[in-house]
Amino acid sequence: MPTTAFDKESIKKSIVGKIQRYNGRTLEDATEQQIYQAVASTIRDQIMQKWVSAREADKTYMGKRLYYLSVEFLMGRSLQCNAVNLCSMENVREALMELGINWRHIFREEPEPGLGNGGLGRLAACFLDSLASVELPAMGCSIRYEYGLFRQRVVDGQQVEVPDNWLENGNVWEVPSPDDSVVVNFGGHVEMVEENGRTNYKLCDYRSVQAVPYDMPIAGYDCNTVNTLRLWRPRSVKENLNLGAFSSGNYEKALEQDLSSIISKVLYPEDSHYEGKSLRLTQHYFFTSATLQYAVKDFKRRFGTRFNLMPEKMTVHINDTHPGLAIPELMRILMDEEGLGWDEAQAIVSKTVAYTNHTVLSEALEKWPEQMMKERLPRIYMILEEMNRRLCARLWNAFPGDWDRIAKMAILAYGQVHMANLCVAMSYSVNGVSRLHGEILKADTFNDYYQLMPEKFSYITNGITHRRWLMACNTHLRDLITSAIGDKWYKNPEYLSELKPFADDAAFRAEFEKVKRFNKHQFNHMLDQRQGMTVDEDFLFDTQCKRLHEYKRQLLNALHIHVLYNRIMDDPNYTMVPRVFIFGAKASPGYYKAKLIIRYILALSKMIDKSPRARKMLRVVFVENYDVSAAEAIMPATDLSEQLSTAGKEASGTGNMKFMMNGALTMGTMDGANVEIYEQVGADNIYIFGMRADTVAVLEREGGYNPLQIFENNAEVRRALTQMIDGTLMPDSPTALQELYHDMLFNDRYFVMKDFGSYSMAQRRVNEDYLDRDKWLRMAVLNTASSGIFSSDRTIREYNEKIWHI
Ligand code: 26W
Repeated sequence: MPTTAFDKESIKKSIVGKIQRYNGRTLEDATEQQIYQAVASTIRDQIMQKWVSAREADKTYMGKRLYYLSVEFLMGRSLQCNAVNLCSMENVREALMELGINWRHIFREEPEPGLGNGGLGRLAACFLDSLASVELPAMGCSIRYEYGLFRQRVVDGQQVEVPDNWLENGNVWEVPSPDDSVVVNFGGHVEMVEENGRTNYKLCDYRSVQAVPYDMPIAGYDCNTVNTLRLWRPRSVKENLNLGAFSSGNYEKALEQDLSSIISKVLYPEDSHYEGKSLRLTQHYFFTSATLQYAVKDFKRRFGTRFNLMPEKMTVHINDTHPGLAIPELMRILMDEEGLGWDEAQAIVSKTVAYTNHTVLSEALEKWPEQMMKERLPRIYMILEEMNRRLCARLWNAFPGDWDRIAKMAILAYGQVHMANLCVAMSYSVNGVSRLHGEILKADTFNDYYQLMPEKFSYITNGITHRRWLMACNTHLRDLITSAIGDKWYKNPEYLSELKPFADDAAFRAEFEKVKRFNKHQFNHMLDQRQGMTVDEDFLFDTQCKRLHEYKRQLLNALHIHVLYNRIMDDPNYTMVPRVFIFGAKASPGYYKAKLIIRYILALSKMIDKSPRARKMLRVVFVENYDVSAAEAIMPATDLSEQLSTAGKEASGTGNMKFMMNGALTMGTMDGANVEIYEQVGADNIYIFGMRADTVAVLEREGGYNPLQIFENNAEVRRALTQMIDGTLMPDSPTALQELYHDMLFNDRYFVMKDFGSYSMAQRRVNEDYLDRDKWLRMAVLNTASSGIFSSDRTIREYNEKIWHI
């Protein structure tokens, strides 16, 4: 244990003292929020000690630094994970216990910073934890959104969005660093000026916004590294305020110009669907420019103007294309501010920026109208134009006369800026997030580029931090594992494999089952707290939790539940292992079909609850406002993890890994990281169903298939679909799901009907296996034991070996 771990007595003293000093109260009179603040700032004090020394050491550090740019960091609560990483969790728990306080209640007071939508944002958060824990010098960079992702409520069987004011009670973990503020410019026009025989480009009539960093410490596990998550906050630059309008009393006009007040208002709730909104472009440039200005400043502090050293001394990693303007922005800084020529600047930039792709869905690939780019960021647009001109000349040499291909690969084409092309062409590394995804990038999405520059392409399978997703959220399983194999897996999660022999140990399996039971009980606490209901802890917990998207096929799960319901209702002798189907999913507010699927799930839940007989075997629970905190209660309680994406569409998935690590079996397609989970656990310990990615690709090329045939041949499916629209399911609004019905029959883009039979068969096997307790628990233990490779520590080490070389 590191020497800085606070002992129990000093933790107690600190908490009581802080409540007295900050709130003028005794512990007995303090609210839970006040106690939370006191506990959190006690842990923060401990981190600060390390942060100071880490920053001190940084000053003389001459090695490479990583800047990880992401428009989302879905951090979840910090208190428990910080306490775990400082090896203080046990002391905090005991200290609170001796003060007569339940730590779980206090930790729940922390608002969750929901600064992300889903997988991409959560991955960034896991990466920060692992970067610090494997002791790599890295800074995460993003935007300090005032409102995180919307909070989801269910009203009248439908999703309703409510703003998430996460900063209401302040944020214990953030520290402003005004000294590192920079200015970011928007709009205006570019003037060319000849100076000393060189053409210089000057931006005129622009609007400025100041970017002020708010830093959050990221403490590594059981080590002295403390990295930083830097969230940029916009502030108005004084000259910006229209003083004339202001003093003549026209306040609205005076404020009209104030970009700064809106830039960081909200996180866009789109996930896997792109819209060319100008405010989004402004957000992306705001934090990207601020980060690069800071990075160059820091580089110059360390190495002066020896810019040719840059690729050796820093990597700018862009989490998808959203921070892709890092490329022209670094060009701009090097040329316009530092006086480098184009060739020199481009040589540096193209060895400094690395890019990860997170989706192959065409509707999610970022494209900006050229006109918008020109108006908002005129100098950046100019640089893109020149970059495009040179790129196209090069492409012409490689593919002479092949205009179609060149247009497909260009940065600017058909009036749009193609961010993925920019990132692929100009980064030194392009990686996918699972093996299958990496192959699809090479064979399909970026095949033209792959032919030209194959050496750039790689894949690195995603991972999750086993500290949050096992050690912190499933303390009973953690302790059980440790009692069997010791605690060396805390630092080296690959040692989890030593658990494999225990799958054959009946006593261990019995303990494993007890832990699952306990976690189901904890889940019920959470559910009761959040929505005033509980479920039967004897049921099999079958979970699908992830953003709602057609390609993830929550609809397949729902349709299957619908069929099960009919089997129960039609046959008085029908029995099955009692199951609760748990869903958690936010739909993007403008994604109409996703919202319809939520309505379908909620309607099924209601219909089933009305039948006393069905309820004995079947429940559907929709966990409202699925977020990181909900996931921390859901993953440990789950028996079966639903990973149903149409093969080829899910880049990796990371929820699949969290479930597996917590001893759930996977029901999944051969997609994303499911393929690698299958390889780790072996065919006997996973339920694989459905078409493979290559078959899907063939069907897509042929223009689909005919779902009507399935409708005609499968009576169970036909009956369920018919009930969807004939008032059986939704007596009050029988036509509400019309479009879902129609799509399934005439436009089944994600092959729900096509895979239904295979899915339904695999579910039958689950039913049989779950009854054989020894068999099931053996499989469950093997899943946990095989999950070590999915720790993001392994992922980060791989990034460092293959891409960053820090
Ligand atoms: C511009 C709108 C937009 C916003 C976010 C388009 C696309 C995105 C993300 C790339 C979507 C996303 O979160 N992708 C997920 O990334 C995870 C981490 O790599 C993968 O595990 C998931 O499979 C992938 O869907």
